[in-house]
Amino acid sequence: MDKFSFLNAAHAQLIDDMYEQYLKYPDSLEPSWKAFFQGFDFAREYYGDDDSYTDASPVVQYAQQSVNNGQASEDISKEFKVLNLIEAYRTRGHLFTKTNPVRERRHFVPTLDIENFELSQADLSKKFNSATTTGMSGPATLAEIIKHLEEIYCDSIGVEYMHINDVDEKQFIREWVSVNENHPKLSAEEKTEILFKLNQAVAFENYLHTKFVGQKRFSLEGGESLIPALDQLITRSSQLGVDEVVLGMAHRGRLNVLTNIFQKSYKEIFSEFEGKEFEEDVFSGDVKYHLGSSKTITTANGEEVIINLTPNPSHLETVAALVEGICRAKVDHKYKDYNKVLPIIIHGDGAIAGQGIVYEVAQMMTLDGYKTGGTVHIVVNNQVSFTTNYLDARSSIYSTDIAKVTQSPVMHVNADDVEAVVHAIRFAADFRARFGKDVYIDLLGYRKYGHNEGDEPRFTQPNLYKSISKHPNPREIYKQKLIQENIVSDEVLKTMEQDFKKLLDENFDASKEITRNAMTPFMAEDWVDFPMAPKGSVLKDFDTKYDLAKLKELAIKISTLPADKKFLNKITRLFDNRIKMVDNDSLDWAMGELLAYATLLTEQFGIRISGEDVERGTFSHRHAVIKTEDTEEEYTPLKHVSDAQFDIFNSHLSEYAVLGFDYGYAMASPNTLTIWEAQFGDFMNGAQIIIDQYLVAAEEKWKIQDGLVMLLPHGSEGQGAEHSSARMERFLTLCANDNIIVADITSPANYFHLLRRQMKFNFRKPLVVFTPKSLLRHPKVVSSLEDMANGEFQPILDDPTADPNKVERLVLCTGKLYFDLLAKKEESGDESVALVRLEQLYPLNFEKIDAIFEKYKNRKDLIWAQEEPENMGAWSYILRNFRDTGIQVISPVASGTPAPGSHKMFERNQTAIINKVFNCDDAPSNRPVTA
Ligand SMILES: Cc1ncc(C[n+]2csc(CCOP(=O)(O)OP(=O)(O)O)c2C)c(N)n1
Ligand SMILES: [Mg+2]
Repeated sequence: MDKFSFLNAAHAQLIDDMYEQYLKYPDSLEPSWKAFFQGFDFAREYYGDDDSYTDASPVVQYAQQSVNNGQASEDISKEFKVLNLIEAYRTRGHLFTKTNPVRERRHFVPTLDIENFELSQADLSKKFNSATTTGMSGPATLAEIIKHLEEIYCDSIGVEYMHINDVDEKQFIREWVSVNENHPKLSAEEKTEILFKLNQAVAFENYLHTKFVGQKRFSLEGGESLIPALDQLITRSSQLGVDEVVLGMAHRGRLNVLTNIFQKSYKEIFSEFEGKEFEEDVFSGDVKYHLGSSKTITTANGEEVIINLTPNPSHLETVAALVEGICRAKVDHKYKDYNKVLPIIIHGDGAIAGQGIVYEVAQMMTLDGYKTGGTVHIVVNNQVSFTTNYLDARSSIYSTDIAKVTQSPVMHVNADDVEAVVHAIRFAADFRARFGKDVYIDLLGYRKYGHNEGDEPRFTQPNLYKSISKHPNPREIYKQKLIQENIVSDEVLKTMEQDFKKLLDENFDASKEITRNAMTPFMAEDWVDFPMAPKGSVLKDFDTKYDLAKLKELAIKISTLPADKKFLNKITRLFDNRIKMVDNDSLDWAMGELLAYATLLTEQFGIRISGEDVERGTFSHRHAVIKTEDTEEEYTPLKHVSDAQFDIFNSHLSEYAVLGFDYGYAMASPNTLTIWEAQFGDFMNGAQIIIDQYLVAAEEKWKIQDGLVMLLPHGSEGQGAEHSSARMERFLTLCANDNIIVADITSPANYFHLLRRQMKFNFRKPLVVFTPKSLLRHPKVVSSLEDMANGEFQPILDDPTADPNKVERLVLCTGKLYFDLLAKKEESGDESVALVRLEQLYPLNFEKIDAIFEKYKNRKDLIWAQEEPENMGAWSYILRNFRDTGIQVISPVASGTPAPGSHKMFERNQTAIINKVFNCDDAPSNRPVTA
């Protein structure tokens, strides 16, 4: 072990500083230190510097040696012990705070008792220079030092920051908490304002409790100081330059936040308790504690701030990913500055500790494609998760231990001490503004009632609830404090409470007049140009054409490498080949896609593509970002076609959070084509919650539009059970009321038009595309520039060669199987079969489908053919939509896995399906086949 290992940075700094002081003013030091430095000077003169051990300064090395050899005076040895004690307060002080309002804290050892640092009671009155390292102005007695440290580290705020490696951040925090011993200095006006907000929070809950007895409201009681905290966070942040706030939170206290922060009128909330229908019948709406809101408010210091509360499903922590995406979109497209937009996420103690997406979102903090300049996390820590005690809810000491992943500071604060809460929240705003990193506030309170107000908490926590029932609410506690301080009089307080009660009463009466509840708009201002689409809008024609000559120019431009950079030969060949495709007017899938982006960029739409390995593309087809051979300098051709923003980011290995992020991004940027691509389609199941709760449901629940595109590689190619299916059946089950568009595309031109149409719509809908793997390089999967320039999106592709008079069997299919069937048709010359592809599976264009049925009216059979097992793929959906047509299926038999594990078996299955379609086997019926 390094001989100097006990010397930490604080020790070394102190010694260096004191030596400097000694050199200037030798008599200003304690005699023992003066003698010590004299000894050092003497030794140095005779023996020279000994720098053989560490890079510590000579005086620090000398100090260490003296202590090691037992040569240092007792006073100086003690000085080091005091330094160790100070260090212990910084690292472990948060374990010994008074932060729990309703119960004893767990007992942690070793404690900060001085005996554990080889100091004794007799030392309490001795003076130590180490005091100066804690922000004290000069040497102080050990008793004074401890009192000072207790105030900073062990009062109502526990400061957890020594896990941070960055020296500047640590120093910033140390200095910040040293000011006024980490206690707020508030003016009488500020105090009154805090009490006012606290009164609103407490009185509002009380009112609901008496007026809507037993109704679910997920009361904030026990954590009401969240309201002054949020108020202060917004005010402080606006002073630091924030223009817009995006907040994500779950059920607890949401009604309180909606009214007392978002200024939703009390009467609206009261009316929602009556469970009335929503104004517009087309929206099914949602429960009141999930609704979002956007508002421009004026803070106490007169600054305007836009605040947004993101609509939230029941699934805890999901909204965090969206909040980050929304903020990032606002930075990218509105503010161009991370300091202008503040993400705030409010967590429950159970959810933050238990939900995996918390980690996935935390990991975004510094990633190029996902960072937002730091998030303020507030945990409304009521020490219980539904009925589960905190000891069963996590293995970590704190629910906030995720903070350590991003080296973020945490302030644990007693929610009963509202001034401390305000102080901690100001720290959060300052730290975030200074370092652009996440910061956590652990608001330690309690939950007055059960999980909801109908629940009996004594079933599960009888003891705790005994003490909670006797506990005064935070307003009472603060009121008493301010009365004692002569800040407010009883009189003023009474008026404040009565006025507010009167306001609530008036609103209560007014709420009776409301017949139907309004849907609170969320970010409506960003969406003024996009009225909600009436049903059937997707089936209308949208012009996705593009000038042919310009398209060709663009195709060459994005396929030409800069002459002054050297790329791998393989890349050069690949790009040469793209030029050849243009020359031969035969463009592949990648070109169709890249040209859709290029054309949209020239029309001033932004593009954002994100997902695992999207820059190159999992199947090495895209190469949207290429690197020079020697320096790995990046070149992104699409960044050079216009000044519109083109972004493509490889994401971290997360689906749930990244899909949520991109969904949020699209929600806040209607003029940016936002795309999330799954590595293989099946991995979207890790993000199923985003799909179920937002993608397919947000328009109905919250009147929210979102144009996110999901690209999901799909298709059985003999690669085993995984990676073959993007679970088409699930998406098709979720389709209703034009909520999403589902497509399975087989031609580059159709893909080109599909992507362009997404931005040409005068509304926004999520688009789910099943994309190819082997078809990326299939010789028949090519299109001409003409098809792109002057074509249009084809929801259904008719058989190009079939003669309706000869067709006996009309086969509908989708995706890759078409090309397998086509090969058989060409090989066999069978003209009795027509192969028709459904390219848009939802919404189905029945007008066009009926025309096809009419065209092949001589048919004897109508078949749906699919390579997915009978219980998967589109079959159930097709059956539901074509139930009157007598349609039959040809598919593999039902199975628990989407595809067989063995390539041989896959081939046998595929051949069996194909033979069945062409009646080339002996099986008697059109039942699903097993090979
Ligand atoms: C993903 C998910 N799992 C389970 C639930 C059911 N649930 C709702 S609230 C709750 C407890 C939440 O505890 P905590 O995060 O501490 O918040 P609190 O209600 O205590 O404020 C649970 C388990 C849910 N809503 N979402
Ligand atoms: Mg809780």
